[in-house]
Amino acid sequence: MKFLLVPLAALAIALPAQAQFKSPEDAVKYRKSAFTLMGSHFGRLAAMAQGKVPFDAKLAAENADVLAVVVKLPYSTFGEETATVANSEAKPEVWKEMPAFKAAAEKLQGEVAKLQVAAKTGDLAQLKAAVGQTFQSCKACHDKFKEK
Ligand code: ASC
Repeated sequence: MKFLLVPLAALAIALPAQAQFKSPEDAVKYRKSAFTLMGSHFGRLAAMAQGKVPFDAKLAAENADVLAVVVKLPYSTFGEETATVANSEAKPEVWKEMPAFKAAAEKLQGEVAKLQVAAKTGDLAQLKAAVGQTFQSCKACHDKFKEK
């Protein structure tokens, strides 16, 4: 039995945040939840970057750490079977242009990794710059792949 554990562990590492769902509707619910969390934690960082709330370096670092985890969650859930689920805001372009969609997701994940580093510096200027880059990455993907 033990020999099976090694390949399974390798699979878990190769597919971070790969989750199992009972139905396509459940997969959509899961990814919408993940996007809600992303918006919430990024929103707190954006508010600090824009001076809408006071800059708090510790809070910024905490939010960036959470964001860095949740940004890994939604993108493995866009299987073909979820393309026609009602109340999904994903455009058909997600499936028609899957390589571009994946590239956009990876771009965002890269920006969030940089944002996480910037937030740890405690330097508001660095946070602002990284929030700006991350925002552009969110927006680029929404413009192309998300219903308004
Ligand atoms: C945010 C947020 C988003 C993006 C998006 C960019 O702050 O919650 O979903 O930026 O508005 O277009």
